[in-house]
Amino acid sequence: MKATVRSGLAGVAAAAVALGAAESVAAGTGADSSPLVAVGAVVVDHVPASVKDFGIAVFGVHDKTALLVGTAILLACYAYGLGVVGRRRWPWAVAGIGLFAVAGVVAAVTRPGAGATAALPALIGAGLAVPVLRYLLAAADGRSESGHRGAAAAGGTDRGGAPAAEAGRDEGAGTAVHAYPRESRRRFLKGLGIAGVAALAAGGAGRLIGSRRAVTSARQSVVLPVAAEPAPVVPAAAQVSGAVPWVTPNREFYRIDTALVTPQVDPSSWTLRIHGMVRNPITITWAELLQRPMVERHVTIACVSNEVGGDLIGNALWLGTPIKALIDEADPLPEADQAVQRSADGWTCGTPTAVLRDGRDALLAIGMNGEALPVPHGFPVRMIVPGLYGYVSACKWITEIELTRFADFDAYWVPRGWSAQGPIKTQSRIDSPRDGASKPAGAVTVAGVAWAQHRGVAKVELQVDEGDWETVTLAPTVSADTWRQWTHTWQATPGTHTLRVRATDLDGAVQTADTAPPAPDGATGWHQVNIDVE
Ligand SMILES: Nc1nc2c(c(=O)[nH]1)N[C@H]1C(S)=C(S)[C@@H](COP(=O)(O)O)O[C@H]1N2
Ligand SMILES: [Mo]
Repeated sequence: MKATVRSGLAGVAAAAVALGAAESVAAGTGADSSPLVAVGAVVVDHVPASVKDFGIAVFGVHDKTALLVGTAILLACYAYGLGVVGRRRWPWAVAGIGLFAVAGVVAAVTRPGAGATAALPALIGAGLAVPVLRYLLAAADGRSESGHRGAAAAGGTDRGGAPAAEAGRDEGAGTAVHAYPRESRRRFLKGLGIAGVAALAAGGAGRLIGSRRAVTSARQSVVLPVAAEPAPVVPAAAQVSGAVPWVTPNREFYRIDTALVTPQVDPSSWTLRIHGMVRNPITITWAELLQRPMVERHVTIACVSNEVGGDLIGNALWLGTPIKALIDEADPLPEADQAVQRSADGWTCGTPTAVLRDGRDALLAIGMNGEALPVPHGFPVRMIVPGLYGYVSACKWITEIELTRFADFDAYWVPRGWSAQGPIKTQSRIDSPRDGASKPAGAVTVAGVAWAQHRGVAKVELQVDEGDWETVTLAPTVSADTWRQWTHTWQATPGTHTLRVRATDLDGAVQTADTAPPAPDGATGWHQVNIDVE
């Protein structure tokens, strides 16, 4: 192993110790204050609006792990470089670690709701990285920590306490090739191993203790109030065979948000503040919320990022209190046309005030399919507004509603290129057969779902190849706010066929054939599948 490589590895090991230590400190100061998470969150929030595709990508949930792994890899490269540079110019390594600390501290303390202690993980991590790197660099170079070479070493120079350059090879300083002593190699490898184990142990312990701070047990002890108004009974026929479950189980429910770590909001300290352009600002606690009249409603929510035929949509039974009564109590000024919801982690969305007050089942929800909200779906409290995409209405971990004007405030996704208004567009989807499936000729059951929340689905039609549109059988549903399933028997003939679906809402508007991408306000076009018939 060359000295340069050893120095680089020393840098990586020191960085691992720093991150591990930071992670264990973050167990006490909050997961958001971990430098890795905090820097990642800053990246998520500052993706330039012009980089639309990436904006769409971070909308999705799968990119979170990629982002954290990517950040860790970049950091490892940086640390490797610091090790290499630090071998000859120690002050530069210290400065590099300082830079890391500054980035971590700035990112952590500027996160919404961060206190001064949020600075600690990065500071302590960086503080540890300095002596660890110094020790490992010395070992990598075959010197004792004080800067003198070990037994077999030829003399090296020590600049201001800097680990010396390997004599002979560096800066053409001489001809004596210094042999890296075996004992130093042992010391170096041992140091590297100890650093790695310590980093993993500290990081793991941090995560473990951090997860104890989680609100899992608080959630388990929630007893949901009985709804004063139970949900309408769902006819068994609402579910057709071949379509997805009419009620989406919580574990299968799509999840979309910008949170790198799921916010842990304890109901005992939760409050909702309704303020801004109101005559009567109010704050309610969890206990007060539970006293309010609760209703139970099936509502199908959808993500604006859903592609035609996509599955970023789900239907659940929500338990919550109508938000209209609370907004009415707060008494907004007539100009306050936007109700901005803000979450514990600082995310915002803007809903037209009029929508929240027009009598639809807009709920401050605490229950999902008979359970307290799952933590990733907003525990303890979120908003559910029938008819609007989630990015303009469905604030999870909600703590604040500020009445303002659309002209005065852009919520989170608006400056990132998404429309301020986001009514859900009429869509329909073929769930079976799947695209590319093979079927024997004869009767084939085609099934799927259609949605036009708050307007309602009036009709669904299916087209085979360029044939006539045929009206399919619509299953019953409970309200205009839920999706409707449909089924159709297709007499399949041999060959490859294209099936297309389109819906018509109760206002008589036919789902448009024009294709549009999700940005800025929802995808359009007809979903189609190709089927091989033998
Ligand atoms: N706090 C917070 N709430 C949020 C979001 C978010 O990023 N942060 N994303 C919204 C979006 S874009 C959608 S589509 C829905 C998704 O809700 P779900 O994850 O429960 O399906 O949550 C909304 N609420
Ligand atoms: Mo979304």
